[in-house]
Amino acid sequence: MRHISPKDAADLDAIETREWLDSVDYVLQSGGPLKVARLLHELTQYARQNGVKLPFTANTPYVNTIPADEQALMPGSPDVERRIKSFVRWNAAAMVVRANKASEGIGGHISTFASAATLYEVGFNHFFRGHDSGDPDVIFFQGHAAPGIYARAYLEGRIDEKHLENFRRELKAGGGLSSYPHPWLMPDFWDYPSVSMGLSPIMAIYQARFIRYLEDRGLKAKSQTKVWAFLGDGETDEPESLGAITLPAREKLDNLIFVINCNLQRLDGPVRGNGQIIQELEAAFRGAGWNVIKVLWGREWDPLLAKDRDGVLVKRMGEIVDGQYQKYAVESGAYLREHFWGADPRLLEMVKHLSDDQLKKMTLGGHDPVKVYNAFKAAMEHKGAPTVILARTIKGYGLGEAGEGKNITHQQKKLNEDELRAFRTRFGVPISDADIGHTPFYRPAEDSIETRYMRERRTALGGFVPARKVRGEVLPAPAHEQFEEFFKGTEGRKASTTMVFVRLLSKLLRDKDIGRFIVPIVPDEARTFGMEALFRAVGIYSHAGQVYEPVDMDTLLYYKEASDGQILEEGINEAGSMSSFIAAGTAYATHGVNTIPFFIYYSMFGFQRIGDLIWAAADSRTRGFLLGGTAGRTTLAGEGLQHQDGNSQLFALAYPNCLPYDPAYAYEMAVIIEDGIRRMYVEQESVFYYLTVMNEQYEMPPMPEGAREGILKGLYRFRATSTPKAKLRAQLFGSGAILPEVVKAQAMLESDYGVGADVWSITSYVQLYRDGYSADRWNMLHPGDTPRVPYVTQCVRDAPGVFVAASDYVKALPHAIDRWLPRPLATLGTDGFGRSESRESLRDFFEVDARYVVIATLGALVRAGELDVSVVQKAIKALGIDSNKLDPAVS
Ligand SMILES: Cc1ncc(C[n+]2csc(CCOP(=O)(O)OP(=O)(O)O)c2C)c(N)n1
Ligand SMILES: [Mg+2]
Repeated sequence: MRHISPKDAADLDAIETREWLDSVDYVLQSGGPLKVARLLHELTQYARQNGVKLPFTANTPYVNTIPADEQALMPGSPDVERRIKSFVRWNAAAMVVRANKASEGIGGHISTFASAATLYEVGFNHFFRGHDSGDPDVIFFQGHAAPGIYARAYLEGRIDEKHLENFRRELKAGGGLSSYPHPWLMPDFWDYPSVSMGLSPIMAIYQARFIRYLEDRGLKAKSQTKVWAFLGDGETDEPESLGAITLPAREKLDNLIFVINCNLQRLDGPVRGNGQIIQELEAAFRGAGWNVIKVLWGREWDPLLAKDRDGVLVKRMGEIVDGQYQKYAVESGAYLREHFWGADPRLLEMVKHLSDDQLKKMTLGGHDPVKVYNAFKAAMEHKGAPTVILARTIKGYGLGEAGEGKNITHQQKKLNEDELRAFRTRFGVPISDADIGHTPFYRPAEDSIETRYMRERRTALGGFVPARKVRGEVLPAPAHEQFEEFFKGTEGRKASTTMVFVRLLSKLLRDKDIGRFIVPIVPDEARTFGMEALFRAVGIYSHAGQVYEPVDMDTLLYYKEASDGQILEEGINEAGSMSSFIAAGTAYATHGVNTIPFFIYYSMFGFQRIGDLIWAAADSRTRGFLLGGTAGRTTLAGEGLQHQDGNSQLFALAYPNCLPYDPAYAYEMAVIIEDGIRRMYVEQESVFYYLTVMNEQYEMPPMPEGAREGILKGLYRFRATSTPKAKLRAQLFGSGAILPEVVKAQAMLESDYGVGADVWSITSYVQLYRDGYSADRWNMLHPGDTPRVPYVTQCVRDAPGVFVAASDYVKALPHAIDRWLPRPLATLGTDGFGRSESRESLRDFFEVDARYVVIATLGALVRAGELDVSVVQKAIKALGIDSNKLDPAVS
């Protein structure tokens, strides 16, 4: 046998490969790409059947997904658009530089927008639809790109120089601009907050799905609306960013477009120095079923790729890691020739006609409007799946020595005169050398080509964006009769507040005026809360309907999925549910529909787990009801340390427009929900409610006369003592599930210890706290005027005796109000980790049952000098309390 040298073998290999490639070329030309794809598919199938192991890859080569010869021509005027973009760039950088000259340390970001300018400008000139289109897009802007969005609004004439001047100086006279997108601070401008990274992708996903929900349920006409989410590549490391990407593919949400600005850098350095973030994201999104469009190379690369018959260039492009690409971004053309192109003589040959300067100037895809336009166009037209555009850019593009591609660039906010001059020259902004020192803003004249062009484009696309507009019509209040049964009490029957809530929700769902606007949201806990009857009654939303026969079809309460189903059953996913809550609770502005979300979840997985999303909801002016189910540290028997929530009422205190309540009885719940609907949907206040609901069952009493106002304000006297003349007196505060314990203690104190105790139901310590501080503040600022008296003081200042509070939450909660009481407050609460135990044992462990209320009251009377210590010593014994038991707060 003739020996074949390795060189001959390699040559043969190359010939063989060439033959295959030629065949592909032939089929491509004669039959088109689809035929090639079919052939390749059959070939791989055949190879697999014959034992060939093909490695799995979800990746495509490191080139643009849309080849040059499939590109559409870009409409409009590229020159005018380039000039507009340059002016936006300049003003965006200038406002940050000026803010930091005027006030050291005020911050701001130049390099995020510098890298993303083309992505946004193509959107503004060709795609983003405004309100007048009737189908406005919902756009999540990358938070750190805000200066660029303001700069464009300035050029459009929507905001003036003073605003730019006062970027990050919101408290200046004449108004400033918030650092990042915040609808709370700029309610006519921003729709959604995005600067807590990772939240806008998940909010965008659920927004896109909610649009389908509204359409499928007939609450919104079928629309062209797209949801755009502009993200950073570093941002995708947040688990929330990618954590929900299977949903939009599963639900075929082709109304959703992610644009990931892949500048390969985050704050500290490269996102994947030793790897390739774009390929990693491509695999993740393709694997999840998305349409992925890579926009990696600008048009200067097209002729070279066309020459790349052997694939050496594509191979070279694909083998460079991001850290190295970043190095190329800061290096000279000569360096590129030597290090990138020099890897193979064929590559050097390919670029020998280009000067070093030309090599340096070859742009990336994300900076090339034609490439970006084509990607956006393809995304708009894609059917049956969401699209992600992975656009490669350079961080700090255009900053040159001041930061382009450098690791420090994220925080660059000061440019010296030379750097400003270079930036100005590079983008051709008409500012003279003499003026450059004070970094003037630049706006072309009203009748300039650029201004007219911008306005014309925006008019054609339905007006300016971003622009938040409240469009929802005011809802009628539900009939008061809906709530009446809850005011009567259960007359001996026991119920939990969760059961009461579910009953109330069921009634509201049937309300002829508001029923269809209600959006029940539940993360796989409907059975836990006894809501399964609703499955059948109103259906679980599923765009696909129900294509299987449910296993429990023959039962009354079967698991009914329907395309017009009303319940959003989100699976084990509080973050996704919260994102749905935000979409539904802001639909009054975003879609002009006053949907009323009720999101019920295991309370411990709310403020504690997804507190940042709740904060985003608050910022977004979301309206609706959060229901913390199975709340309270001792109310939930058995579940233990993880599930028993003694925290959330305290956490909720810090969310300014959240109204937290801890109702104990059915009528309290009914009063709060009825008034909440009135405030949010009739009066259109931008607040939302948090109600804890419990699963302990007890008899619900009828509503005491005149309690309504107090229930809403946070406190009312539930039951006065029957022995008001008693020498020993006490005021007992109870709330939520612990209120019945306090009522028991009232009886024990009266009958066994001669103490006349009044019981107050505290429905909201937080509301009392806010009212108290509001009065204090007013008094501080108005000395000498008649002081305002906090509501809690008005209620209890003349109440005799000692003050004792017991709740199922940490002790800090009742203590939030003690400064407005006439005497010190003795507090019982549930600081510490929970235990798996019975309710009774837990209340003993945490010292919040009736017996502890009794000894806390007696102890307070001892401290007040009204009772001998021996009485409480005896009581401790008589009530079977172990004085040396573990301290639950620390054990
Ligand atoms: C949850 C969260 N963590 C941290 C930050 C602080 N932060 C702001 S921007 C940034 C880097 C952003 O990098 P990338 O997402 O790649 O965006 P780029 O600016 O590169 O476009 C960081 C860490 C934040 N805003 N939110
Ligand atoms: Mg980045």
